[in-house]
Amino acid sequence: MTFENLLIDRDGPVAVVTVNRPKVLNALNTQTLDELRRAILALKHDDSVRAVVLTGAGEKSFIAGADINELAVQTPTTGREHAMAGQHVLDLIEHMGKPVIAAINGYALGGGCELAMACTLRIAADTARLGQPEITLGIIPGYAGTQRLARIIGRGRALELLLTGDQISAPEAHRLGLVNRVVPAADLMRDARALAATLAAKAPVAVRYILEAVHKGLEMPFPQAQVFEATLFGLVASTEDMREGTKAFLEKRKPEFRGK
Ligand code: CO8
Repeated sequence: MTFENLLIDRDGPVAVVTVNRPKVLNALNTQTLDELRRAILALKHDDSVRAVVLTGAGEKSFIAGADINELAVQTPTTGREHAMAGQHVLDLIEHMGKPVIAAINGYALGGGCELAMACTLRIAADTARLGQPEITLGIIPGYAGTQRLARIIGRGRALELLLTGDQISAPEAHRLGLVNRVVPAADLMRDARALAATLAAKAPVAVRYILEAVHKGLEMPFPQAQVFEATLFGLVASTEDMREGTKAFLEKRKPEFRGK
């Protein structure tokens, strides 16, 4: 896989994807979004990859949003196409079936905050700043930020961030539940890689079904979501990893999961 605006690094079962446009604070232009789409699909289908860390190049920014040079010249039809293409890439991340950890190393604004919200977990450097500043540009989020933000932090808090366009600090984002952890900036990548390695050691099929049960189940009426969970529970009972996990517990040893 070769990309102009992404760096991909492998650390055993963990892949680290870095958006690499530091001169524009890693803003997402059409090409970068398409490279992300191709990278996510390739990592999804690579069985040796069990978890992904997503971050931005440099020390200042995770992703400072969609590229405003492109937004400034958009038309109604290209704007719609662009929004749908971005939503598709973020959906691929959310539904890739493997944990994706956003390592938020600085500004996560607009499309950058939306991208982080499509990830499974978010770890922020204590220096990070998050927000949805679209309103200050006279636009609204277009990568499903209005939807994911309200679902993650609740309607009232989401509306405040969306309508003010204010940037918030990492500790404030943690207080709101927008990020899972805040760590010193110097420790961010080490901690994100360590968390990814921990998740990569879990039983892959069970991981995939937990992700599916939560993401798809939340969109269903509760009784249907319970049946969906029970069905996935039944399916996971067919795996060698279930036998290994339960046997290892009874034999008082660590399980070795093989993804089967
Ligand atoms: N797009 C393009 N270029 C950018 C962006 C961006 N989003 N953010 C920063 N840059 C560029 C700057 O223009 C500047 O370029 P240059 O050196 O050529 O002048 C360079 O990056 C460095 O930025 P600053 O000099 O501004 O750095 P500061 O430290 O002064 O400020 C900020 C940092 C606060 C992050 C500031 O750069 C900023 O406010 N950036 C814009 C943030 C923003 O509004 N993001 C939201 C964009 S809208 C969006 O994401 C909508 C997504 C959905 C789209 C749906 C499809 C149409």
